Amino acid sequence: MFLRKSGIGVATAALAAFWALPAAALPTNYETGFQAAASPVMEQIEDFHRLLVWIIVAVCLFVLGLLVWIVIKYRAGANAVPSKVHHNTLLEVAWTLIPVIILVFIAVPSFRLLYFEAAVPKPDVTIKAIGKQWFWTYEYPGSAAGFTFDSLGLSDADAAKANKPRLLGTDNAIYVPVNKVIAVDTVGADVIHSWAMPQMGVKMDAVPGRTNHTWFKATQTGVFYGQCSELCGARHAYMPIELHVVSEADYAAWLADSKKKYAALENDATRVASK
Ligand SMILES: [Cu+2]
Repeated sequence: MFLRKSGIGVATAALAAFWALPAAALPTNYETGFQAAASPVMEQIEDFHRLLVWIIVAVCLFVLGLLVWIVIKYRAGANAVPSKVHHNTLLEVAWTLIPVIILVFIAVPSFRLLYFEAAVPKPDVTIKAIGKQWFWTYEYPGSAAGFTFDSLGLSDADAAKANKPRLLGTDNAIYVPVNKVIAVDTVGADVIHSWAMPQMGVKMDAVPGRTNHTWFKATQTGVFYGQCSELCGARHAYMPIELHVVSEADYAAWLADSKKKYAALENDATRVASK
């Protein structure tokens, strides 16, 4: 009885967490839903997800209802002599057509979303994210004078010192302006990595020898975190992404500072190699 009760309790809590719209910009313990959307793509992913959940709930309840009805009505005790009826054209057409209609109903918004994600609008800022074992290198070729820098995950001690979340904070964060289209070109320098930023609805493989394109438009300022999302070797879990979304003015200031700060790396071999 205790077990059953606690099971229901956990399920209720999970359901509550699932429907609640989290406001935090960080994953929280025991979170089961998405992190709060911060880009139009992620908002649409959430909407599509919600639509699918309702369809799944309806299908599950319908099938469960049928099962319960058959188990009770046609049990041996109440139905000693089973009927030998087979084939029912109307029923067979219906149980083929209805699932097809449901799938078409799902396919339309699914493809619309796929195209919305895939077609990169005219970018205001273009970033190149180069996945390496095991950190990210960024190029800001969109600025007048481009610069390159490495972004490494922090050790637990350094993260605590910098007041950054464990396994998510980096030594050099990337900065982008708010409400601007940011194009991200991803490429792998050694093996396949994946540049993923959940709250922006972005997950794009970084493949050696080819450049993939994705985009996001952050609708609010703040600090957002992502991780490499393609198993890329021993320290795959230690190459996080730290993204600061700031105002236009703050972005201009960061850009000016960074140009000086990372100037020494301008002729870095990695930059030449990635061209
Ligand atoms: Cu990786």
